[in-house]
Amino acid sequence: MAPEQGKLGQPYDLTGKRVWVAGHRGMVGSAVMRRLATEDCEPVSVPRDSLDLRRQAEVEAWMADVRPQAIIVAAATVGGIQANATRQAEFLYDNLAIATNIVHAARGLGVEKLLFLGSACIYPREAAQPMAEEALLSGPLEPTNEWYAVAKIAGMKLCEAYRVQYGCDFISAQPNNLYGPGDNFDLETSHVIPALIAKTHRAKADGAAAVEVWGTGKPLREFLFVDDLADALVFLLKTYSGAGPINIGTGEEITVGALAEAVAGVVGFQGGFDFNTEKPDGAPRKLLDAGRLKRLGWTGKTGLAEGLEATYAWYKANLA
Ligand code: GFB
Repeated sequence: MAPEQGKLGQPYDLTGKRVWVAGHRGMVGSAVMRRLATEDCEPVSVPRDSLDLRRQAEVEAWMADVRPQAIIVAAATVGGIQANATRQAEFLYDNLAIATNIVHAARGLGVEKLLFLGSACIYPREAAQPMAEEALLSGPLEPTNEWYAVAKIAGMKLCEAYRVQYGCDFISAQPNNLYGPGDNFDLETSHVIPALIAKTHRAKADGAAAVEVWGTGKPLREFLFVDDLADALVFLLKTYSGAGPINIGTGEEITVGALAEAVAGVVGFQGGFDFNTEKPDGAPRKLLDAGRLKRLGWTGKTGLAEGLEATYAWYKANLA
C-alpha cells in the first residue's frame, strides 16, 4: 500500500512542511522561493546540474532522500512562440518526462500535496473568450504551441488521474503569459515582453529609428506578473483541493502593438515600430476566465505598467 497522502478536499497547512520547488532557478521557481520565504515552512531545491528531472531513477532517488511533503512543479522546458514552434520534440519530451517522473514518485513517497503548473496554451485556439476551465479539450490547439500544450495537458491529467485512482491531493493551475524579474531575455527563445524590453533598450542605446515587432501587432494577450503568480500558487497550495484545474489571470488584455508602445514608454524610446509579418502571430486571443480563482478568494495586485517598470529595472540591473 502507498503511504498516506494529504486529505482530499481539505485546506493544507504549510507550517513546518518541507516544500520542494522543482525548477527553483527559473523565473517562476525563483518567485515561488521568494514567496515561500514569507511562510513558516522549509523550502527545498536542487540545482539542475545535480538532478536531471527527465531521468526517472535520479528523480526517484533524490526525492526518496529528501522526502518533500509538498511540491510545486515549476520546472519546465519553456520558450516563446519561435522556440515552441521549432523545438517540438524537446518541448513535448522534456515536459512529459518532468511531469510523469515527479508525479509518479510523489505518489510512491506519500507526498501530501502537489501543485502542477499548466499554461493558458492548453486551451483550443478558437475557444470562446474569456476561456473558462471547461474549455479544456473542446477543440484543436494553436499549432505554434501544440507540443508544449499536449505535455502540459498530460501533466494536468496525471494529477487528476492520481487523485481519482489513488486519492493523492494533487492539483493543477494554469497561468496566462508570465513576465517579470528573472525572465529569459534571449531574443530567439524569449516571450514577447522580455524580447521587446531587450530590443527597445538596444534601439534606444543605438539611436535606432524603429524596433522590430514580430507579427501584425494585432494579437491580444493577457500578462501576469510572476510574483503575483507565485502568490496565487501558494494560495492554491494551502486552500484548494479539487480535481479541476484553476485559471490564474488578471482579466486585462492588450494588443501586441499597444504592448510595444507601453514598453517604449517604460524604456524611454521615442522611435517607431517595424512589424515583421514573416514571423507568426500565434493565437489571436488568449484571455482566461479567472472567476473560479476569484471566488476562492484570490486576485492579483500588479498592473501591467508597474510590472513592466519592475521587469525593466531588473533587466538593467542584471543583464543590460
Ligand atoms: O510571448 P510569445 O512568444 O508567446 O508571443 P505566445 C506573443 C505575441 O507577441 C505573438 C508577438 O503574437 C508574437 O508574434 N511578438 C512580437 C513577439 N514581437 C515579439 C518578439 O520579439 N518575440 C516574441 N517571442 N514574440 C506562448 C507559447 O505563445 O505563450 C507558449 O508559445 C506559452 O506555449 C506562452 O504558452 C505563455 O503567447 O504566442
